[in-house]
Order: sequence, then C-alpha cells, then structure tokens
Amino acid sequence: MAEAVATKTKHELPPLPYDYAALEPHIDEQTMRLHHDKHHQAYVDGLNKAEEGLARARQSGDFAAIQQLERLLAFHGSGHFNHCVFWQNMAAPGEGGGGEPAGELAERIKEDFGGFEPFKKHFFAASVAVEGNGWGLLAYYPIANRLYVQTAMNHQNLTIVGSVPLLVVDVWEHAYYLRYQNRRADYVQAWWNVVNWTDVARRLKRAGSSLS
Ligand code: MN3
Repeated sequence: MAEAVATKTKHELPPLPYDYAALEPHIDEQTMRLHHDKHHQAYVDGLNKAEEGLARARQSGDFAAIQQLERLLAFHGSGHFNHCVFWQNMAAPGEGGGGEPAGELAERIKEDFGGFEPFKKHFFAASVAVEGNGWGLLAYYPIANRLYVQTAMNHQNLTIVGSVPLLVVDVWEHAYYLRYQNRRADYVQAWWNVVNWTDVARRLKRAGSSLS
C-alpha cells in the first residue's frame, strides 16, 4: 500500500450557496470566481497537505518538520474555516442580504456593544485597520457568555482561542482589489449590503448563547 497514511477523507471545497454574480454590485463576479475557486481551494489543498504530512510524521516517527507542519495546519485550517463562514454570512441584497439583525442577536449586540450602530462602527474600524492580510470578526466567547469584535492577522493570529466566529469579513486584498483597489473602507462599507443576518443569528444560537 503506497498511501497507507491517510486515515480520514480529504477536505473538499464546498460550493458557493449562490451564483458567483449574486452579490453584484457590491462584490463582483470575477472576484468571487477567483476568491472561491482559486484562493479558497488553495487553503483546502494546504490543509489536506498538512494533515498528510502529520500522518506521515506519525507513521515514520520523524518529527523534524513538526513546527512547519503545525504552522501550515493552523494557517490553512483557519483559512478554510473562515472562508466557509464568510460565504454563508452573505446573501444577495433583497434575498436575505443587508438590513439589520433581529431577535436575540439584536439584543445581544445591544447588551455587549450598546446598540447596532456602535457595533457597526467598532466592527468597521477594526476591519479596516487590520495590518496587511486578515479578517474582521464578530465572535461569541462561551466562557464569558459575551460577544467580541476581534481581528485576525492572516487567518488566525490575534483571535481568542475558544471563541466562535459568527460574522467574518475577509480583508485580504484578494477579496476586494479588482473592484475597490486600495479602498478597503469602501469595500467593507459596501459589504454591509450583503450581510446575511439570519445566518449570523443561527450561528449564535448554535454556539449556545444565553442572555443572562
Ligand atoms: Mn480570502
């Protein structure tokens, strides 16, 4: 058996839950095609490669490359995860995209940020200010039963371990450069029009939030 090291099925790129052009004019079709088919695919491939390398290391007992392999696992694993959340966090304007949160999500945002507008300003400022490649995140932290706005450099650095991402915005240049060039703030401002708050609320519920 040439490849006895693989013990689990490989990760696969999930299809977009809408057409590539569905988020126009806020996010253009070409960006979506490249972003999903090429960039996200690369993280899926990288995650599979890291897992294969780790399985091989266990099999051979040679852990000389362990630092590199664990770094690749964290980077590509987080990259894959963030993009899965990102696609589902969005919907076409008028078809679930845009508007404001309702129900428990709206109440929690009010409790933890003082209201939707202060939250938006905080999330926007944090996302626009990410140095280099990264993400803006709204995450639920079960230990504190609290929402936090966080940022990630690359895909995972600077986040709180154990917090559950509910809403993420990709601010790597590949997410916006074709249409917005260097104007990241314009992209994030337009992105609010495609946020699927129903998906965000569903994630909060699944994360086990309870208003105290
Ligand atoms: Mn990306």
